[in-house]
Amino acid sequence: MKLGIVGLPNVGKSTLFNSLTKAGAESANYPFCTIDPNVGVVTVPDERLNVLGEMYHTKKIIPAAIEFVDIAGLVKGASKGEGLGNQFLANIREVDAIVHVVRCFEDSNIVHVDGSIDPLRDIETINLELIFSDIEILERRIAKAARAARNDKAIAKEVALMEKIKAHLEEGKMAKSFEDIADDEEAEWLCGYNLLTYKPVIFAANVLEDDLADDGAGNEKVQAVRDYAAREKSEVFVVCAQIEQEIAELDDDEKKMFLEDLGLSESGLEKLIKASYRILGLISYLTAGEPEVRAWTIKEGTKAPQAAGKIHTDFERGFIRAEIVSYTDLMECGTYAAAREKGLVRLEGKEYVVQDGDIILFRFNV
Ligand SMILES: Nc1nc2c(ncn2[C@@H]2O[C@H](COP(=O)(O)OP(=O)(O)O)[C@@H](O)[C@H]2O)c(=O)[nH]1
Ligand SMILES: [Mg+2]
Repeated sequence: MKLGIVGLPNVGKSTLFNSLTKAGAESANYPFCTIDPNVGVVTVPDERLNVLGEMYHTKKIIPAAIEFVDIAGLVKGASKGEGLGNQFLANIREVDAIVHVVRCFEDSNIVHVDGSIDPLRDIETINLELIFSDIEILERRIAKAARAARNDKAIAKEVALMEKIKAHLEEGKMAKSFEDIADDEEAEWLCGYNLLTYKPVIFAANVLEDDLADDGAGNEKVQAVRDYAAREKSEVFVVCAQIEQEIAELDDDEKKMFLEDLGLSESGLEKLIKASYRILGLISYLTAGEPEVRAWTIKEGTKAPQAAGKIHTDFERGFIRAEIVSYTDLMECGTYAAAREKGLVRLEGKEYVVQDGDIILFRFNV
């Protein structure tokens, strides 16, 4: 999973990015590292992995991972190629979801590009750039398809759809809110355009330390972002990027105490990871053994063979069946053998929908 961090300059994107990747990089043994200064990998905290690791005397624990990209350079006019904006917009096109940082904190030492703190105005500014960029994408596609559309009904249908989406965007609306979809084919097309304004968004309301304890309830700017996000069916999480950076320096015990002092039960990183799993409809299944205990991220509703395909395409192609015990059942029984005796290790076939916390052994033949 890949998340892109966007927002106006000086809202706290890089501070957040640095704290996330620092906290994440140290937490585990992960085969990725920081790829370049703007791309970082964060592991997904999952207590179940440690418990399984002990049970199996595991040599290696591999948590699920999220890749973050710090996308700078989004300013008014970015879509018109001012500055490096357009290139940065291209970076966002590959992400699964957008983390949109909005400044809700006052600090006279830190300049705001538009002179005052107004998160809704800032959101509109960024959204407009994303919308312009999407319009351009559609225009290019329409121009390319126009000639073929004259002799091909399917292409003509698609061009008509693109025209409708474009008109929707030209009203200043996001592709996400486009509802005039006739059938599955059209839904698939819309999905395939990779439009920026079609991607799920999580707003990170960057606040002062004082606003953390009540989760921003006393800050009317945060409330404004919440109302906006609710209308858009987006998620919001309240964070103080500066504090997050301090937390990232601490070890686990210190971190817990520090959070308790602030009246918090989890760090911004944990909140963000949960929000992204929710908004993308993701769950984790697990594989466990002595060599390695590992979490695999899949979309809710994924069937066993496709889940197996996450590990290796051979597992999907040659899928025979899956041997599954749920994490809770395994914990209640204490050992795999005991779970098997109680009939809690199930054999599931191609139609089985994988659940969060399923511990799976795939049988395959290629
Ligand atoms: N007071 C305060 N300052 C912050 C916070 N987050 C970032 N800053 C400061 O705001 C400035 C811009 O932050 P930066 O992360 O570089 O913003 P970017 O341009 O969005 O990447 C820096 O001086 C940060 O130290 C915050 O939560 N509180
Ligand atoms: Mg930056």
